[in-house]
Amino acid sequence: MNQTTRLVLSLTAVLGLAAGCGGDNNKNPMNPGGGGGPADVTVSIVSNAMNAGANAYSPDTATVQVGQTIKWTNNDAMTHTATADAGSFNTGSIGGGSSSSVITISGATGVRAYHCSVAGHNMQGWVKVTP
Ligand SMILES: [Cu+2]
Repeated sequence: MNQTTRLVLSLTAVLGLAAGCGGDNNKNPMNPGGGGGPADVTVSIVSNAMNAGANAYSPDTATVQVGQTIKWTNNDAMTHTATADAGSFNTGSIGGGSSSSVITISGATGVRAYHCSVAGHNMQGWVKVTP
């Protein structure tokens, strides 16, 4: 499987997951709502994410190309964040049932680990950045 095929498959998986969780409420460009409009990839924060560790974000590893965008949708009742361990991105607080702004993933290729910055939350995810 070549790299493009792999990316298409992973994006398809992400989009299918988003649809399974109730879909993207911000698909209408005339009514972007509070979520900041569409993104290349959407990551779900799962229900009861606080203690979910490496399963708190779905997919646990989101794959994007340099310059593509990610939006985190919080499907839990509690507020969470997606905060890069090394500081390259930070959604800030995402209330329960809300979405983050659209975050552009720039810089080098590689894997960026991220976490939720709310005290006491055990939540870990990864963004894999491809050329
Ligand atoms: Cu959290």
